[in-house]
Order: sequence, then C-alpha cells, then structure tokens
Amino acid sequence: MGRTLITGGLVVTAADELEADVLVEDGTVAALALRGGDTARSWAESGAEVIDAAGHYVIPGGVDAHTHMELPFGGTFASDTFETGTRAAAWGGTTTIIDFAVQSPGRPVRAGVDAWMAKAEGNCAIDYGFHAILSDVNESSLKEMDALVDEGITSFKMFMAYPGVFYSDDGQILRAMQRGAANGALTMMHAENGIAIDVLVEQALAAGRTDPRYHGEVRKALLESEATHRAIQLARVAGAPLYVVHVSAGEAVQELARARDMGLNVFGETCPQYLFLSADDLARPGFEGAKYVCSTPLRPEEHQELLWRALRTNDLSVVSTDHCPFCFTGQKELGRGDFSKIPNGLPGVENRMDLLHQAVVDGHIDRRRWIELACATPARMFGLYPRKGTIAPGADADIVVYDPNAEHVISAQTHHMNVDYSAYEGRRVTGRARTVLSRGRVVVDGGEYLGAAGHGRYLSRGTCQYLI
Ligand code: DUC
Ligand code: ZN
Ligand code: ZN
Repeated sequence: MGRTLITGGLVVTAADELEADVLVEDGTVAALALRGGDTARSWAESGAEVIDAAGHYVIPGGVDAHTHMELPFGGTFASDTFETGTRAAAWGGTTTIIDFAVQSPGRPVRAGVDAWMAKAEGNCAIDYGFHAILSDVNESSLKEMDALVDEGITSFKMFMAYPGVFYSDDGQILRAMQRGAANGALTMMHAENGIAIDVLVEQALAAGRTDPRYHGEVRKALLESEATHRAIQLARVAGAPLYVVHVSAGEAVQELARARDMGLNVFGETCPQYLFLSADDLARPGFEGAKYVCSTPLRPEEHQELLWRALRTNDLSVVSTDHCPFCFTGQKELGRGDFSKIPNGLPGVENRMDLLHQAVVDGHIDRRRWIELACATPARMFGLYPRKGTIAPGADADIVVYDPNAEHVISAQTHHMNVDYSAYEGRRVTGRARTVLSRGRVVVDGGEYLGAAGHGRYLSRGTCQYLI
C-alpha cells in the first residue's frame, strides 16, 4: 500500500489540535510531525503520495457504535444492507460501525452472531464489529456470553421494551448483568417500560388515536426515566457496568447524572435525531410523521437543551446514530391507521459527523468534543481504542480530511443511504468529509466513491476501556 503523507491540515483529535502532517504507512499511522520542521520536510521529499489538506481538518474516521443494517423488525427489514449502509457511512466520514447481531428466541446467541457475520462478510466498505442482542436470557445463553466476550463480542443489548419480541424481564436482566460483572461484558440497555407502554398503546388505539404522533405520546418520558432508574439499580445490585442507548428524555439524563455523580460505571448515548428533531416532526400532517417514528421517541423540543448540556458535562458520552432505515413507501406505510405498526427507526449513518460538526458551528460543543463524542469515546467504550478513534502512531489510518467550510443541504436526492427519504431533508449544514481513508485506502475523495465492498474487515473487540 506504500506511504501517504497528509499535509497542511489541522489535526484534531479528542486530546489535541495540532498543525501537523500525518505519515501513513501500510494502512496505519506511522508518525505525526509538527509542520515546518525537518521531519515533515524529509517526508515530503521521500516520494510518499501526498494528500493536500490545507484549509481542512484532519480527523479520525467516525466510529458509529449503534447501527442496524438489514435488521428484521416490525414485519420488514431495515433497508440498508451492509454494503449500502457502510458505503453511505464512508461518504459521511464514518469508518467503523458496530452493528447488532440478534438472538432469536429459542435459538443460541451464537446462531444470531453467525447469521450477522455472514450478512456482513465480503460486503462492507469499512471496518465493522458486533454487539449481540439477547432476546432469550436463559442458562445456556448466559454461558454463551463468556465465549463471545473472549472472541471479541464484548457488549450485549437487552430490551425493557417490546414484550413478546425482544423483551427481558428484570430477573433476566439481573442474571445477564451478573454474568457481565464476571466476564467483563458491557450491558447495553433499551430503557423504556414496555409493559406500561403496551397498555397505553392499546388504550390510544381503542380511542381512535392512530396517527404517528401518538407513538410519541404513549412512549412517555417518565417511562424512559423509570426504566433508566431501574436499569441503574439492577446494575448496582449486579456490580456491573451499564450503557444506556438512545437516551432522549431529560428525565432519563437526570437518572444517569445521579448515577455518574455516585461514581458508578454508568454511561449514556444519545443520537442526532434527539438533538436536531422533535415531537413536532412526529406530528407533521398527513402520515408524514411516520418518517420520524423511532424508539425511544422524539421528544418535545425543550429536551434538546438538556441533551446538549449532558453532552458537554459527559453525563452523555457518545453520539451514535441508531441507524435503522425504513423507506416511507411500502415500509413506514405499514402503520397507516395504526401507529404501533410503523417500523421503528430512522436513517442517519451518513449524516452524524456533519450534524455534530454543525453543533460545533452552532456553539453547542467544541471541536475536540466533536471528535470525542463521535470517534474516541465510542472506540474506548467498545474496546477499539487506540486502533480506532484517534490519529496516533500505530492506529489504523482511518482518517478524514474534513472541509469545515463546505456548505451543503441534506437531501434524499443526494444521500447514499438506501432509503427514500431523509429525516433532515432541506437542512443546511456547514462542513463535509472531502477525503476518507479506511486503513490507508482512499474510499471517498472529492465527491467520488473509490471504496469497495469487502474492503471492510471484522473487528474483534476488547472490553470497555472505561471501567475501573
Ligand atoms: N431500538 C433500537 O436501538 N433500534 C431500533 C429500534 C429500537 O427500539
Ligand atoms: Zn433500542
Ligand atoms: Zn438500535
């Protein structure tokens, strides 16, 4: 693969901002040299291929720790395959995804992992790893966790929602957390009280409240914060770490903040949709609101400021997408006349880096925090750092030359995700990935896709690197 020199840019990592040149050799970062010195000059004269990054940021590739390619859900399948979804991720400056392999009830966890490995193998444009979803916690699936952790699947998601589908009861959750406390696994939690939500769904439908906006009304913030509180207490009893996914309610953030103030190994993730969209989108006229149905649901706008604050204080420490796209035509439409049948999920894997850069432009976070939330912390949280999530000697050369001044308008007409609408249609943002390298290979450059399905490799992960 040879040598590449990325020169003239501002290198931004979670830790530093340096006017430096980056030397890439055989797919990894060989060295950084402050600009103007003899080292940088000698590299430039050594015949390396040169990428000019003047006027640009040089940042680590994004790490999206929460995606669902090809997920079977809500009577259909998420519309991005591993091929289309990872290609779209690369376009948006994300070079690693961690997707969820699903255990089917009555089947081994391993069978789900094998099935997801087979879907991804040979199809990904960028590197990928897996969490496992536990849908059937029993003696044998608990035993399986140990071997999976040893093999690099070190995080397990459970659901306090969706009775009869993915749901685990408190006893199952406690047992899985106890196992995690012993084997090093990180429990990821969908924290919503699904038993109570199902009662409210039934009542809403019986009263003729069938529109998409009722999806948000029945999935109450209090039922998110109650479940978050319960998950935290169960984790304390088990002595286990906890990572709460897709946090959307200010009340749930308060639960996380209290736990973190106690010094517990409790972490929270939110997603761009909760920062940039709101319950007003769910209430769009006609059936348009279906495009915005996801769980946890979009909240009234006043929650956004609480989420931004928590991202600054680290009570929320990761922004992932929960990319789970369903086309409006033929998929979201399954729920016409019954909001509970609208497949839950939003597209976004291509938009996350730009939306978070917009948050820098808007003054919600600073540049290093952008990289921390989108690259470094997810890599550390899920055992991939410093191979992923930073630019440092020895790291994989997953690098984005990012133009902080490029203005563009997000649209389904121009995005690369395999979905017929954009949740951010018409939104103008400043900043865009110009050149994207995955392990030293240029996969996107100046509006051209140069990657290939099968370039992406499976990542066996270590355990969470935040635990003490
Ligand atoms: N939770 C997720 O994390 N993704 C899709 C749907 C859901 O409920
Ligand atoms: Zn979930
Ligand atoms: Zn998800």
